[in-house]
Amino acid sequence: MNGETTLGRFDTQTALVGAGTGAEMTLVLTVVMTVAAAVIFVAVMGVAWWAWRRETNVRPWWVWTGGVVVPVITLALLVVGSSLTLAAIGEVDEEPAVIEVTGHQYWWDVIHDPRDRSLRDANEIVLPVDQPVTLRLKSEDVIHSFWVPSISGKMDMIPGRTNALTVTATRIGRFRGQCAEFCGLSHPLMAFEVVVVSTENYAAYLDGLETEARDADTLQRTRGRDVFIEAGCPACHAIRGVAEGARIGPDLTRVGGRASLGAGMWAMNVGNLAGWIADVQDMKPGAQMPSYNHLSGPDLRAVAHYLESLK
Ligand code: HEC
Ligand SMILES: [Cu+2]
Repeated sequence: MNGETTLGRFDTQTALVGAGTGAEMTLVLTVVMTVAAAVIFVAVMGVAWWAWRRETNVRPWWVWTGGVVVPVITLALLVVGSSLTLAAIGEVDEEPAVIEVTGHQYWWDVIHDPRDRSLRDANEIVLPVDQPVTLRLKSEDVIHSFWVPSISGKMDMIPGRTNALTVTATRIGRFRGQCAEFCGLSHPLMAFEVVVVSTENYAAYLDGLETEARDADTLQRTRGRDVFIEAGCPACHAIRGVAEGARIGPDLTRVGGRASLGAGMWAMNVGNLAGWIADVQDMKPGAQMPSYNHLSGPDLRAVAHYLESLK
């Protein structure tokens, strides 16, 4: 989904910019712990220097207080602080919306409102700002890990179970996420984007998910749609209104509207689309899609132009 971009694209995968309540609380905790550690380090070094400079031995009182009492109290405070933060993350007042995200080698299937499984998208998760959302995290193959550093901490996606991560995005913008658990050859190429939008734009986005794909409105795009069907792409990909049902690869109904191609990896444009279709194994080694290097040049261009027009 384009528009509403307030931050740059590839500099947004950082835990130092808080854009969700979980990440903000973790950031505060990190700063408190780092400052506390720095103060303790300086104090210990000071005391060590003082003890070293003394002519006579220090009294045991110093050892007991500085070596046992103070560390026990300090560590206890930090443990309480981090436990309270952990407990507070994910606590929400209103009933959260539910989005189901399923990890696949090496892409993300996204279902907005799992009761209506047709509200489907891929490799891009749109979130409403300031509203709690529970992400139901699953996997279809191996263990992946869902991580958007600016929004929240990590959560594993484990085959055969559903993990819940409740997040509240607090800033409109675009934030990068990344699979954080080694999951195969192209694990480092398994990223995605989270787009945080206003409540009105979120409603518009959900409406858009219900509509069919844009019509092929030029000769080339019509040819591209035919190539898509003739080449057998619908065995794995769905385009709503054109070819439905297949779930082995990402839903392509709005593929041209995503900011990136190949799960957060390349800019979305006709050139990259054509390169992907002709030689996906070069752009993403091990991807569960064959390279279509037998397509003629005009057919390849046509299908790339057609997919790019789907917004
Ligand atoms: C055997 C199943 C399969 C077939 C057949 C297949 N694909 Fe794919 N396709 C995939 C998978 C799996 C992915 C996700 C790859 C990844 O990112 O790891 C994918 C990804 C894509 C993407 C990127 C989507 C995105 O969100 O970035 C495009 C575009 C695409 N395929 C187009 C095609 C076209 C066009 C054809 C037919 C010429 C085709 N595919 C045939 C399985 C398939
Ligand atoms: Cu992964």
